[in-house]
Amino acid sequence: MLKTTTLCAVSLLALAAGLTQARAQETVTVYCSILEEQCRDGAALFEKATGVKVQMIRRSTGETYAQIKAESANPKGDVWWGGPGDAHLQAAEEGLTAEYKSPALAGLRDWATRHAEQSKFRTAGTYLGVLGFGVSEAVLKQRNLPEPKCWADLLDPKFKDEIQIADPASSGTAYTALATIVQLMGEDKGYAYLKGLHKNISQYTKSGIAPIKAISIGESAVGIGFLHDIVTQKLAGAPVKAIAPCEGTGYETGSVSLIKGARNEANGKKFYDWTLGVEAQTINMRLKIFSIPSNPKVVAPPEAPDFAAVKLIDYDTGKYGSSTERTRLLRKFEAEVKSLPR
Ligand code: S7P
Repeated sequence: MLKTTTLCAVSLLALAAGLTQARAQETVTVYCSILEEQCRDGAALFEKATGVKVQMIRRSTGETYAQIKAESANPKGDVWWGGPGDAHLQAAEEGLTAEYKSPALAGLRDWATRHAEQSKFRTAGTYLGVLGFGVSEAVLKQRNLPEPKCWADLLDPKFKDEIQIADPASSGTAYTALATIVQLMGEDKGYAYLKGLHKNISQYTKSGIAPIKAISIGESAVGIGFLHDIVTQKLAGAPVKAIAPCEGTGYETGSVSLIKGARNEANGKKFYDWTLGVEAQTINMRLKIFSIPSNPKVVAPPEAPDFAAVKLIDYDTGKYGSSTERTRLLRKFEAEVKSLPR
């Protein structure tokens, strides 16, 4: 009798272990640094296409990098989807992400495969986005403010408390802005500019999209962010205008990386491949988020911002995505800019 009970208990335990394993094989944990709505659509579509259950966690780019680093001894995420490439490159250099040569790489635009090569195949490019700023036309009119056209215009004391930008430590968008200013003006003049700009900042938000949402609801006159995100708000009816600064500007290489030591590595790779394909990259077109897709089979419509007309710098992701440089610039920003009184 005792023997039979023990045998039953053992079989039940084995069955439970088997079920747990089977379930573990059918999930993937995605750290998502694009916008909430893109992450949500991505999870639903991937689940439908593969049957793999997605656990999606949305956090800003710098925050996700910090989380992956903090969890490196016991990784909890499988894939990191989206967000500007600098932090992905830093994670790659620090061995936080795994080498993976996705079969989908061969079909991508050159800049996306170059990005993968640069990281020794620890990340890949999924989209390009051009940095700039947006204005609320309603707020400018209401407060009788001139329309800024250049980075330099944002230093005008008339814009005191009228500008929002995210914190570059948490946000990939704001780090793109920091690195852009340093590349455009040189480090000394760049930090002097950021100190001047600081006087006009009403708040440093956690996420890069927050300043754009703020201008679209008339909460701020100017928001620094990606041009395509401003166009999305405009197409949704907000009285905003996207401005490509006259001096020139930088851009992001939106990225995807496989987390080293991923618990669900096979499903992580499946998700990674999927992000480089047509279904995943069409999500943006449906949501009218017109960054430039890395898959050439996905074509942006005519309402998309005309990036060819923008004066772009030759953004040095190798340098600004290196561990020493990104860490140094962020510390310097915290110590010499953000801590200043306004
Ligand atoms: O795809 C839209 C987009 O804006 O989402 C990403 C996101 O804003 C980055 O967030 P944080 O700045 O909060 O890190 C961008 O990479 C992308 O252009």
